[in-house]
Amino acid sequence: MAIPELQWAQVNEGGRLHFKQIPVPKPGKGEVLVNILYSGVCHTDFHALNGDWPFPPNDPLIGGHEGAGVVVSKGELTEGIEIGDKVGVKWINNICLKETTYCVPRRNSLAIPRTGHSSVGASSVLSDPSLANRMGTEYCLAQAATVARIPDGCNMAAVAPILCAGITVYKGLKTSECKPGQTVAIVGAGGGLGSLAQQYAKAMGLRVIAIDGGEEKGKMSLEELGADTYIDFLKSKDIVNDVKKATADGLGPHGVILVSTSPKPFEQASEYVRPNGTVVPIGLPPDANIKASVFWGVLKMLRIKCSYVGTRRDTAEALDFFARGLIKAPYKLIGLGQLQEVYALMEKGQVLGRYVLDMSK
Ligand code: 8ID
Ligand code: ZN
Repeated sequence: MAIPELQWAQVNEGGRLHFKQIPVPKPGKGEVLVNILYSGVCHTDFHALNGDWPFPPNDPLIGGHEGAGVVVSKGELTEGIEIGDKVGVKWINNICLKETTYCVPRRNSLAIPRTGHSSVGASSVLSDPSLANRMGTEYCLAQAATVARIPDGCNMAAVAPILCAGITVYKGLKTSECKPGQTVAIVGAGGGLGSLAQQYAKAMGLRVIAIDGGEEKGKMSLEELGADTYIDFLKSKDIVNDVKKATADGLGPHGVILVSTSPKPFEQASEYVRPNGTVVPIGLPPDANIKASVFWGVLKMLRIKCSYVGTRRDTAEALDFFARGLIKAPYKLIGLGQLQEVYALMEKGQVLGRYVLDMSK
């Protein structure tokens, strides 16, 4: 299939989404051009649009960092990756290859001060579906060395959310050092990261306390995702006590995975985690702080270990769990025309599982 010169994209400019035509980039040294088939909608893209973090995001900026697609052309120095290979384009899309997760400089889908940048068309590109139909396809550049290799036989739509949400929660669960049979609390359990975290936790042999708001999320957690307990933060009068009571000995969970987009849980988790337990902050709510009592923290020998996406090895491992059929989290396919609707649900904390953009729609 011929690669067009121009493509339509939805670009964040001045805190709003705009449809505009941008050039289809040409791969340089070490880069491949990926035809994105599906792209998951992560709350991170919504934070970026809102300018939620302590620095201004790149402007213009193109969202999307859970892209699953096919390599359609490649630059020099890309041995080992061929046209037609199925790959995933991730949040960290360009690394120096000396460090693992946090390398400087690197290019991800956002402007992180001093450590990276993205250029229009260089991160995952989400285009207007009606225009995408005319264009027929969708393209973005990726560093050949950092693309994820999607194993044969994977459903390309279902695998897209693994490329950020899946990798991140898998790495977070490893960081918690919870052992099979132990209990992990997942806070924000009904959202994109949370629903995948429940599935990875079950696959790793952990007991799961799912915490989120509303009956639908409870039903999904208990009936579809295998949670042992669901705690509705909208109904609970004493979250700390309810979480502790959800463990057989009342001492609380061994690990807490914080993937909520509101700050409160980041102030509570140290109170209900078990002595010697580990709190793993992952979510990035604006103006949030992690809180812990020094006295009780010391006596409990509390561990707080923040976690940020994952390495290439974490990626391969997280995809392997998926390829073995162990991870089945709910997702809904939509066209890019509905992106704003997804953001509206995110704003209200009402996303159930993950929304995935179907680029052919
Ligand atoms: O590498 C990283 N650290 C990383 C990677 C990817 C994403 C961090 N993130 C961050 C995102 O930027 C975002 O801040 O993780 C967070 C979760 O992303 P998401 O899963 O894509 O968001 P979502 O689908 O909107 O889910 C958020 C859930 O939090 C619940 C909501 O109901 C929703 O289900 N929630 C809220 I808001 N307040 C809660 C509370 N008090 C809560 N759940 C429990 N208790
Ligand atoms: Zn993400």
